[in-house]
Amino acid sequence: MIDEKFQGIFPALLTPFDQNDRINTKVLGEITAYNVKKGVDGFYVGGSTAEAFLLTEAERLQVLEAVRNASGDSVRLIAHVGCISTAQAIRLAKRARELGYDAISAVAPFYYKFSFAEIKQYYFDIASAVDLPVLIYNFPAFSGVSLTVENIGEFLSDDRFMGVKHTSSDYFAMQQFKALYPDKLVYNGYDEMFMAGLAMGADGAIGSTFNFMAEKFIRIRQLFLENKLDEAKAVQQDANTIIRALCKVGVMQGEKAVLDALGFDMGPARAPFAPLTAEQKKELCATVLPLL
Ligand code: MN9
Repeated sequence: MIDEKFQGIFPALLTPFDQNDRINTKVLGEITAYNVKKGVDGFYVGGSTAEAFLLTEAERLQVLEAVRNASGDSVRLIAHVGCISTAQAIRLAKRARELGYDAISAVAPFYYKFSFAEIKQYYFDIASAVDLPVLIYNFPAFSGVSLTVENIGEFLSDDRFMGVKHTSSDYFAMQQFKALYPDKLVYNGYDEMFMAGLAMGADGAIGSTFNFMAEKFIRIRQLFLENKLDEAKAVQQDANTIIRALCKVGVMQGEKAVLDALGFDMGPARAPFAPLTAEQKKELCATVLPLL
């Protein structure tokens, strides 16, 4: 049986930084509470959008703690613990368990060209180390690790793995996950293709743009489930006009600038990401704000 409590819309939370480049846990708590109020189903914490690979291990823990403290008990929390080191991923996973997270997720170990046997061992080592369901994070464009449907099937056929977050435009693969493993969860990863994901069987979505426009994706899903496809398409269209503007300046930097304009002091993304210019922010907000 599919675990219904994990279905729906999950913002992949951003990490705000203060003027001294420290994590701003206060603002992180604020964007968490803001999204709980909008009716999101849960959060994906400490992933790519959170700049996980630009944070120290202590900072990644700080992020997990801050969101846990601010989220309350009505939403599901998925902790991203992926690292290129198995031992480090296990340390984060154990801490997520202690903090009361509902599930863990991990990107495949990257940079070194690990064999599939090694990648498989990494996932099973993490899954065996903590008593929490594991969500595979499939993001070939960023990780450089391409896993086949058969590879991912080796995880989905095991009870410890709850599903896959599929950040890829291979919607044939997404449909195959659902067809072969109907009891497992499939999350859409590219927000701009959410409707395509729903059509191919996604149970929900994890996305970075949900930090500030979760309501659009809650709406798209609701309209899709009511079979009001034209209306759903219109909302996806607005979201995509926004995403196009974000892509032009850098997605995370752009999302932070939008949240700044909405009153959340996000700070810039961490170097080597470059800060946006005043001109870029102005142009971005001129496109985005009227569509919110
Ligand atoms: O998790 C996100 N990926 C990253 C998924 O940010 C790296 C997406 O939400 C994209 O940011 C978004 C824009 O391309 O779809």
